[in-house]
Amino acid sequence: MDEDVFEVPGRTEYLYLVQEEEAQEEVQYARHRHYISPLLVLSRRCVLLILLCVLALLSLASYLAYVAQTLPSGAAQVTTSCGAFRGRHINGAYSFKGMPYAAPPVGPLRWAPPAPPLCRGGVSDAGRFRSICPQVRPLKAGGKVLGQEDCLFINVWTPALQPAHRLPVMVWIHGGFLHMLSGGEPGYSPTEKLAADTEMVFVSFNYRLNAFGFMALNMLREGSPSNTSGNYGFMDQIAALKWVQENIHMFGGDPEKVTIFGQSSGGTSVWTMMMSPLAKGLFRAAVDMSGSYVYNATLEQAESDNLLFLQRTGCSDPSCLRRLPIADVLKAIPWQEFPSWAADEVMDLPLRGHFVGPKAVVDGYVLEAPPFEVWEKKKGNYNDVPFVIGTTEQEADFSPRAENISSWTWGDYSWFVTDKLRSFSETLPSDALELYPSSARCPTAQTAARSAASPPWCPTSGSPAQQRPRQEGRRGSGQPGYRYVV
Ligand SMILES: *[C@@H]1O[C@H](CO)[C@@H](O)[C@H](O)[C@H]1NC(C)=O
Ligand SMILES: *[C@@H]1O[C@H](CO)[C@@H](O)[C@H](O)[C@H]1NC(C)=O
Ligand SMILES: CC(=O)N[C@H]1CO[C@H](CO)[C@@H](O)[C@@H]1O
Repeated sequence: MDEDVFEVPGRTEYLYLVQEEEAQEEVQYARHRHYISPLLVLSRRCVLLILLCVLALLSLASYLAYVAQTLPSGAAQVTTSCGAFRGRHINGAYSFKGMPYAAPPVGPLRWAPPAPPLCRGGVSDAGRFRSICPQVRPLKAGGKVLGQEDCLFINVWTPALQPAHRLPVMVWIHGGFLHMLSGGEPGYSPTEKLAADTEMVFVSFNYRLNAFGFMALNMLREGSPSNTSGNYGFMDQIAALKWVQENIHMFGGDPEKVTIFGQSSGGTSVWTMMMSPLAKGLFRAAVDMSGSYVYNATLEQAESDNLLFLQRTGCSDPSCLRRLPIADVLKAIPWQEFPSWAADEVMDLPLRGHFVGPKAVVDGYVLEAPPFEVWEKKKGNYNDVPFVIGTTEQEADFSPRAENISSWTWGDYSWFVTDKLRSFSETLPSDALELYPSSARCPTAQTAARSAASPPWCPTSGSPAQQRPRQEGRRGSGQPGYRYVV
């Protein structure tokens, strides 16, 4: 009663209530008839509003349930071994993007082999690429930090969804020095149109990169499958290929007709998949575009070289390493000290010994021996499948360090090639100059040094025979001086 009394608006009514307080029925009656408080009015409105909201939500829910059953035009649904996904149909093919093929490699799973994905009930949207793996762009210590560790996603483009189609499957392994990029780069990934035009199923995926994907350290061996460390990015690639074997038939693909193809470090990855006993039987053909098979670092060597990374993190145990923020891990990479961690030598002609280092390692698990040795000497348990090897025009460019290359003469070019390549052998420079001669085709009337390395550039006039190395007056050390050579 106290509350009721308190709510009574007017003084007279209060008196009335007090006076009649023994006649309870009368009080109740009077209160209901005369003394409805503004708060009570408000709650009636509220009740009405809530009712309306509930009704609206109910109708939305039934609409969504209807939509889920009858997919809107342009959508498609596939049930994989780990959940159902809703994709899109555009430009003549279906696409399913951002499906997890492994558990997020976070916390204790950082620097551990990929674990099975966490499967979700219901239908997940697969209409967009998900996070790229942690990386810096541009590729140097001061580059911008991008990406998330929860990045192990796979994408499928297919012209047909019926398992009976049994279409050939092309699995794309992206490049980026094992340091950067993703399976969803615009202009560097499959598209719906490609799948429609070729009548084939295309797959791309993200794999762990840089220190996250390739850090070999003795202390990270603990709990590893075969007392190894490093090569986690390659293990991700193998996990993605296993996902393809398990699921691609649901996307109209034939798991027995899988070809892997990759460019640059994607080609290097193709070499690894060819030579890895862990990838055996997961594909029937392979295409390497500008990959490298020269990575000879032993696990012990890499682990020892990478102590510099450990030192920079300030950590002394694995759990500290696994707690480091992404940016701190990327910052601790020995960008300058080991050129194979950085990309310094990628934009230049290589020097002997500079491009073999502790990124991909011969760990005795993913790789039993250096790739070429496995192949040439038939050492180990490699994937003996048809293999196409090619080189991509303009795979690397002389930039930005040699940005003045447009003013080079053929003499400059010949000096540069000789200077760089003679560290390998006395005959290599002349072999190289013969392979990339001044008569190389050129889109303009002029013929110049850059055309051999980077065809669209043909800036210097004059015929090669008349050119002289610009030796005088630059650096005065008997060598031609070039402003780009630091
Ligand atoms: C793992 O390898 C290291 C270095 O070769 C060795 O000292 C250690 O005993 C090995 N551990 C196991 C469990 O085999
Ligand atoms: C690295 O591997 C390549 C190819 O297998 C081989 O020719 C080369 O001699 C090796 N280099 C070192 C330093 O082991
Ligand atoms: C001749 C020429 O192109 N020189 C350029 C070389 O590169 C430097 C650094 O970018 C430029 O400042 C010069 O103009």
